[in-house]
Amino acid sequence: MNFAAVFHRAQAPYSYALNPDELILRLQTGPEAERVFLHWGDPFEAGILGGAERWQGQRQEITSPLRLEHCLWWNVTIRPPYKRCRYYFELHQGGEVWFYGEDGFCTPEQNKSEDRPAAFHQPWMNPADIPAPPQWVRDTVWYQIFPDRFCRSGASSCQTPWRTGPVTNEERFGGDLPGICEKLDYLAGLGVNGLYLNPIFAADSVHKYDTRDYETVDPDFGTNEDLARLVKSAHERGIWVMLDAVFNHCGASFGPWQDVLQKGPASRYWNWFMVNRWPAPTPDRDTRDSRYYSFAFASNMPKLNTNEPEVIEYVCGLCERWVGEYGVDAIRFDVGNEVSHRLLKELHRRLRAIRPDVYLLGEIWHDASPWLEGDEYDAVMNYPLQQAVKGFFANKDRTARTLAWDLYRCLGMYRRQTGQVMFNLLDSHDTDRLFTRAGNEDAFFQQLAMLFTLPGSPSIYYGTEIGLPGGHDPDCRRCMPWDRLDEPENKERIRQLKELIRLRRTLPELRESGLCFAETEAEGRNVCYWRGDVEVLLNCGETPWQLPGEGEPLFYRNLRENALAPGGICIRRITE
Ligand code: ARE
Repeated sequence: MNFAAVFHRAQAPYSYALNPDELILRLQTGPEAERVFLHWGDPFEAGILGGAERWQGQRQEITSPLRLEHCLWWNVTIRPPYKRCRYYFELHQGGEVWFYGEDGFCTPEQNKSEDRPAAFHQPWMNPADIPAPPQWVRDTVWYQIFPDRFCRSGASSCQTPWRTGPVTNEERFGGDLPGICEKLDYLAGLGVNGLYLNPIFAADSVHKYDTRDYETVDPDFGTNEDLARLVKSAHERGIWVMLDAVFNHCGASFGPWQDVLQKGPASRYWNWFMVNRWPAPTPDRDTRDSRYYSFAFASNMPKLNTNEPEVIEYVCGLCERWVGEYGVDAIRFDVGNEVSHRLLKELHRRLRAIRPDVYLLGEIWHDASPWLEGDEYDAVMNYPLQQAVKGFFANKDRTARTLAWDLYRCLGMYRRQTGQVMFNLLDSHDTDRLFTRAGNEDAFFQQLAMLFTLPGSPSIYYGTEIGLPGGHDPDCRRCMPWDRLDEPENKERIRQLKELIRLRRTLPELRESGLCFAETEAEGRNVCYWRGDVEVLLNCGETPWQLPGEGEPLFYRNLRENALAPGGICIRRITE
């Protein structure tokens, strides 16, 4: 037994309460493990604590959905009758049997003694401690809009010609909130039911991530009344609304920062920021020897001191107004990993008090476990998933099996209830556009098919429905070409995307079930995974793939006589 490859810890995501009744346990082993059993029982029942019948708790075999070159995950859900349990694992390999508990391994013989092994312990499944994200997110398909580039209403004062093609971050094209309102029926027609708006409050730049006034919609985008009207109209169409909150930093024109620039330490706002030496450099210079902290090294984005009680109170008050007065359903937190936990815990408590099902989403590009314990964010933007899918399609040397491992890693990072509301995206205003990255129509739609069939809440970036191209920021922020939607290839793209969205929103398997990858040949690139009895098959290889078994086709591209051509997609319900 390769002991170094065996791992479990009595905490998420290896041991956690899914709800007040069900405890999920996951054991990771090397690929050699053949069978695994779980011994578990109540810590206060005779037989689990000392005494001759010490290990007489229940014994049940547990399963593994995935066998990989170097790893196996064994998952089991148990229902401890008294909300607590102690447990250990029994591993079988090549005729050997080992017991694995909190203090390591022992043989069956050693197991009879008083002191081996120390079992893992879940002391009590307190409901207050169990992350319970808003359930409506599991049914939500998001549409992200960069407001300046989506739709310009007649009320806009902007005269810049609305054009297709590359843009810069400095150009303003006049997209506004009334323009978004005009397109709500279009969005509802696509089937999306969640709207994520990049920042809309007053700021000096076009992207608005350098906030000047957190309480006033930027005049470029309209008025506060326009925001209220947009939220109301979206709700009338069954569309949730998520705003983009920039609390890690503000813009150089933010009143309190201006006060600090003028008065220095004498300013009543001095502690709202993180000034190390005074006087500060001129605010329009990027400097790495910054005398105050900022977002990255952008000195026009001074960092707010989110440890400071006054800042925490200010931020909480803003969000309470957005949620309580405008009826905003969700908030995305920019640079979500640098805002203090103290602020986020207080904000979570206060927002849940006025809107129990508000969705709090962090922008965190890496493992976000510390923020996902149920008292801060409900989920994060799933950039690791985006990277995994991107890596597989971009690198021909990756196999379907490494994709499976990558996706299991991403989707297994957190509790199941968190995974069900992760914000799954393949591109955004911070990445190159999927259509450009994919390089061809088949790979583009294969990745969209994955986006809409993997666990989590999928999001598409505006223009994806017509394959809007673009490189990295700022080129990923081109104007929406409304005059090209009726072109045949765009109508066909919209038709197919609408079908994928319809499947995601109507098949309970895509909302409920877990994920299981098929065994594939070592170097193959034919992808096959299941969500309950919905099967997703992608031919990412070079030769036609004769589909195994039978199924009722739900969605397909390049399917011919039950064979998938390279680049083909088949989503079907397995019939045998
Ligand atoms: C733009 C250009 C810069 C240029 C700058 C000059 O992209 O190259 O130097 O302009 O003004 C906003 C604007 C950007 C702007 C930026 C700075 O949208 O257009 O930059 O402000 O002025 C990390 C952070 C993550 C952050 C990304 C961009 O962790 O939070 O970097 N994303 C948010 C927003 C952005 C926004 C800001 C933050 C600032 O979504 O749109 O930028 O408010 C790895 C790392 C990540 C890193 C990621 C991307 O994965 O792990 O931490 O994200 O790469 O770089």
